[in-house]
Amino acid sequence: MSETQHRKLRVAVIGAGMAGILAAIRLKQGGRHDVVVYEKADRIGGTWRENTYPGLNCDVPAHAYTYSFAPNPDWSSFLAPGPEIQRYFENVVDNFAIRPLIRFNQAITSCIHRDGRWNIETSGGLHDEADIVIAATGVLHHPSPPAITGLETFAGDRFHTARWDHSVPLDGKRIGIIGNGSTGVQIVSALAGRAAKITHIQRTPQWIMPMPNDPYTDEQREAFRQNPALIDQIRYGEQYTSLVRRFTDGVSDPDSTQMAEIETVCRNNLEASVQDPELRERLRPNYRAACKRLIYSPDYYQMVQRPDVEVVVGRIERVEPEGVRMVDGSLHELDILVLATGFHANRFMRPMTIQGINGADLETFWSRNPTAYLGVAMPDFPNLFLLNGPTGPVGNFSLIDIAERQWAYIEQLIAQVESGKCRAVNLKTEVMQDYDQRRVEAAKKTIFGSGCASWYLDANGVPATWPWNYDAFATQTAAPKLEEFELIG
Ligand code: N01
Repeated sequence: MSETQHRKLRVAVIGAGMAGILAAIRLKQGGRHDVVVYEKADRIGGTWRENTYPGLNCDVPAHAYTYSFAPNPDWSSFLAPGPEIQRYFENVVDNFAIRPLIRFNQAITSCIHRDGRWNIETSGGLHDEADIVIAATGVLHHPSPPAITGLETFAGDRFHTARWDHSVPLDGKRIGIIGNGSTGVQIVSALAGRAAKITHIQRTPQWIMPMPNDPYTDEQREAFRQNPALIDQIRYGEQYTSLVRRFTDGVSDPDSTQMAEIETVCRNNLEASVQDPELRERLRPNYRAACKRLIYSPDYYQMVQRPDVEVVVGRIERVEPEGVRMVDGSLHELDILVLATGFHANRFMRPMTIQGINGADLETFWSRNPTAYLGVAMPDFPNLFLLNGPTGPVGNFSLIDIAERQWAYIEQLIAQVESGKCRAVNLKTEVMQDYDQRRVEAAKKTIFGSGCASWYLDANGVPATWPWNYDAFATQTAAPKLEEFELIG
């Protein structure tokens, strides 16, 4: 047996959100005990910790937005509310006993590859060395406040949706919401009827996919507990999986019948739901459905037809102490201004100094655009793997499923190092270049590149996303092709 056979590896995971928790559990289940998870905050949960806005909901069916190894019979409804998802992750962390692995309030500031190991520094002054690093930092965690003149002059309360100020009373107030992505739409639905008036300010109307959200009854939850196959019918059954397939087939081929079907459903939803022709036209997008991330809502169109909800479509001139002034001169007076203006989607694990081998530096490598092979690996960053990294699949389906597939792929690479065949696996530069070239060409042809602005687009206006369908991703992540990696001895 050579000295490196069955090496015991130290693994550092960055982030205790959905993907980091997954990695920690899988590492533990694989009998790897030298594992540490660095978390910048004082609690687990990632996006579900940071987003606490009223109406927060996951628009993926709850039973599909669960780990494969931790089904949850107790979901309260078909689409789970955010706080319930946060509780689910807290329970999973305790049930799988990984909390002791997590170092809270430790943002990693640098990760530098030296003498075959990753040297890690944290904001709390910790130093660590790891053989393997898993970057599970999430995508949408740097709020993007809008560049609107006079924002700071607003006399009322103002906050971004991911920094919700729960000390501010909402009932009976005049609330303005800027932005109509998934977040803004959910907030409007939640606050209509509580606020004295809701003003929903939209720069660009959105297509809305109808999505019923029925609560589960006690009897149904009991049935899920008694018979887990009922849960599997939802998450692995034909109805959900064929929806995901049809959706990703449609995204990758805008001329497909699948995309025509999505467009028809969205158009019919607008036509059938909004009675006033003038409001209907105001809400009608002038780009193709699913070009931006589709909004799924059971009731948005119903809510905007209430007398206490106003939809304002147009450009904002400036924010004034009293409210929002549009370019047409109208002033919308407000007590509270909510910025549902999204996130800087190109940050991933940055800001963080990451230096690999052969002079590789992440800032330089990503200076044009963030990229990673299959959303997982980058050349000259050996033994460093990403979960839900750039160019991975995004859309209206479960990112837990995507992360699990990526994890299975990564684990097979880790096994190479553990087996003693090599000390490190390093993606070959030419594999990355070939992937980037094919991916960009394909991405331009997806529905995301069909002519609208969205957080899916990179700085050059090219979708920064997985451009092929779900099955292509599942196939390519099933097993790493070892010839695509340099095995460093
Ligand atoms: O952000 P967004 P989000 N003046 O980037 C507008 C996930 N998510 O927080 O379209 C005026 O989608 C901008 O306008 P325009 C999901 O992946 C999931 O809503 O650029 N408006 C747009 O309307 C989602 O896609 C769930 O013209 C300005 C909005 O702000 C992602 O998070 C729930 C502006 C930003 O929309 C982000 O969603 C919620 C300005 N200066 C979120 N700047 C689930 O249920 C920006 N806007 C899983």
